[in-house]
Amino acid sequence: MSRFDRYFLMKSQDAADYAREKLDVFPAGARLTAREIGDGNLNYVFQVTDAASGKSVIVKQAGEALRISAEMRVSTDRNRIESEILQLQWGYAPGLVPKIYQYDTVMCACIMEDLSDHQLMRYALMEHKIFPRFAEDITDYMVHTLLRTTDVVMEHKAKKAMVKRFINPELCEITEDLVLTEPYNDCAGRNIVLPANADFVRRELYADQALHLEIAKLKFDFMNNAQALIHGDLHTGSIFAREDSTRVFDPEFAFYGPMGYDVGNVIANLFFAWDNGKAAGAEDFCEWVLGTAVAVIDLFKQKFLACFAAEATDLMAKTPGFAACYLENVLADTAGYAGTELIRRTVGMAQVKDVTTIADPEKRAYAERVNILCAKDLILHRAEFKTGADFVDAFTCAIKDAV
Ligand code: SR1
Ligand code: MG
Repeated sequence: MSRFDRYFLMKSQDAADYAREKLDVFPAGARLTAREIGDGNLNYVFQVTDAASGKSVIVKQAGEALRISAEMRVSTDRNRIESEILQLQWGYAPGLVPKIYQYDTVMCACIMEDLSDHQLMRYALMEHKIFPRFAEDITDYMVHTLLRTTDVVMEHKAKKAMVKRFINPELCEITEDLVLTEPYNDCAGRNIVLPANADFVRRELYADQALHLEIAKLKFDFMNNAQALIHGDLHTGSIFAREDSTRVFDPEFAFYGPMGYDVGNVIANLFFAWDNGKAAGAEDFCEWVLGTAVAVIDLFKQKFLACFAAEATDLMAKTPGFAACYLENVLADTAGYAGTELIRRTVGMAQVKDVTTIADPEKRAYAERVNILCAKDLILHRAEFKTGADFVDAFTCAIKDAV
């Protein structure tokens, strides 16, 4: 019998005992210390350390209520989904995700590699640090985890078994509500809109029926296009970065959905980093951000086509012209979902610190208008976005128009 045979929400000392009991990495009699370092909206994260040996691990546990809101309750199965996906992704994209040592479905907890020699990318970007490897690494991660889980590459019955294994209805519902519904109507009364932009938001988001139609299409594509095993929440708070290394974590929103959702989230979150840099007058950083957004799209395209040519197994998918056509659709989705991420983080319930910490109210209101105008261009004209420069041109037009 162990006290971890029944679920309870762990405190720091419990997490230390848990790591000692479940893992064989600490020396016998080690004095383990633990501290809660969680920063996300959902889970509890403990760093467990043995100062004497210098060894440390991360224990991550899913609580029954969410941290962001005690009223919101989501299945703790999300911890299994996250753990199994990180194990799978270690195979698809080795070295680009944390190593999972073990997980258990009783405590709804996993123990994983401690990446505290990296920095949470959102916070590093808010210090205007640049990451020269980021575009290369994130495109390797996306192409390999996305394309290798599609019907293009996988045997179709095996792919369908994966769709079933990673069905994730409750976390998907959060996205369907917070990303693809509420920002356009405030139907749940939990949008957060700056008073200075209230009229602008009413006109540009709540009253624009042409926009609502495109959002409805994107929402139903999100729910029905079981294209690839997507991360589902690929923002810069789901990435650990070091100058020479990038690790993507936290795929608890993962499910089979449109791969453009992941690529679009990366682009939108680079634009949030620009918002912060611009408000601080960090011009070189802003230039790096926009150059990186261009590189992410262009490298993604190049690696996608190379991987498609090398790894496609479906006979019809190998038809000349199909890869380019498939990629064109992914880029249109990328534009659309970059737009929905820009909007939901600007007016929705779960915002981003890059923007909310801009202290000068005028600069913040300006950044929010830039995000919304760029987002609308991306969504309404998404079939026209073909290159990295196209994405950044939309952002630079919004920079001028939002003044
Ligand atoms: C209720 S959870 C709010 C947001 O946090 C997560 O990271 C997802 O982005 C979700 O939409
Ligand atoms: Mg998260």
